[in-house]
Amino acid sequence: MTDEEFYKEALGVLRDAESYLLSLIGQYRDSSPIISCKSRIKSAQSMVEKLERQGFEITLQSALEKVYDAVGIRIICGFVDDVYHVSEWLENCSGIEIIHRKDYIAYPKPNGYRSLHLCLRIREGTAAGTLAEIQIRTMAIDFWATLEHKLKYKHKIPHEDLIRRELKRCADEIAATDMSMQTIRDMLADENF
Ligand code: 0O2
Repeated sequence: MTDEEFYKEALGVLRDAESYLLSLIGQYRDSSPIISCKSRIKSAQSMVEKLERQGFEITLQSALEKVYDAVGIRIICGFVDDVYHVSEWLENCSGIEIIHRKDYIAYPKPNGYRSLHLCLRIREGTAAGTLAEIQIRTMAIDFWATLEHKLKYKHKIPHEDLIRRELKRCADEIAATDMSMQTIRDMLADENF
């Protein structure tokens, strides 16, 4: 099924929501810049799989009302503190209403996944009422998550236990490195140091 067949006339609104959020994020001005920002409309196939996995009806209505990431934005920052600064800024934007904030950096998933997720509803403009998800993470964790995500689409994984253990070890090492990089940056910024 194509995205047009699944989302029908809602596809235009989802695209408006994506543009609205990208332009909102474009207004973020801080001394710690956002390194990159990616966005996507979830493919029809991935949406159907998610609805099935979560036990929802396979309908457009469920896709728009039960799942937050039909519109997904990913913000990549250099340092962990920047992730929290961007999140705080977004949480104070009047054009969006934050419905859930999931902090997988403070509370990582068992596989080692670390990211900050904001599930939200747009309040204004042509996409008002649309749900979306913004993920904010460091560049180092993004590198890890991109590789780890491939496991989800592989049915037969050779040496699966070993691979999952190694990925967990890498996630923990990356988190420790992110912390050290943050500390070094703070020390460099401290004029008394
Ligand atoms: P796609 O489009 O292929 O990326 P949420 O409710 O969204 O805050 P939760 O409960 O983890 O968080 O939801 P879900 O639906 O499991 O995950 C939402 C998205 O977060 C996923 O999208 C991933 O992009 C990312 N994500 C969550 N957990 C992991 C993880 O353990 N590893 C990686 N690599 N990414 C993760 P999808 O559904 O995979 O779709």
